[in-house]
Amino acid sequence: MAVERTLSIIKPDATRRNLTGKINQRFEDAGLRIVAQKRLHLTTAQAQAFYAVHKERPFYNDLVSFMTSGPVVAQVLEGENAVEKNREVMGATDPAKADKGTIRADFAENIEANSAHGSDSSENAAQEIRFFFSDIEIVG
Ligand code: IDP
Ligand code: MG
Repeated sequence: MAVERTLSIIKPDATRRNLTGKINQRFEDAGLRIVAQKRLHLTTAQAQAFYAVHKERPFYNDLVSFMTSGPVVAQVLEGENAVEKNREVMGATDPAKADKGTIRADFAENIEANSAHGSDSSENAAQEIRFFFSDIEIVG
């Protein structure tokens, strides 16, 4: 499996509880390298655009409100099989169903405020990385 990159977002519920360092430790312990990182407060338009794929889902408006409720930390993670590896480290969307020892099992507040976002395919990863970062900001 080749080295690849994925887009991660530490969500507002986690930044509010000062969990950025603890979550980053999980990535690094799993062999993922943080090759770009920035803290930002998304506008409504930005959150709507980022989650456009979910715009028909019943939770879309709530999700946009949540993602704009405080700062997030957007990051690019690099490593072997990074997309899948990051999904494993995060755990299932619903923390009640997430495996023990995953970020969401240990830190998420609920299915919406679930502490972390991770791209779900390498195609989406490339697009999501481009949404937040220019090439010059990614240092492998
Ligand atoms: P993922 O983040 O595990 O890839 P998605 O299905 O892509 O999960 O959903 C995107 C985000 O939307 C989730 O991380 C979560 O914050 C929110 N979400 C997903 N399903 C629900 C739900 O049933 N109720 C409320 N929020 C949800
Ligand atoms: Mg998803």
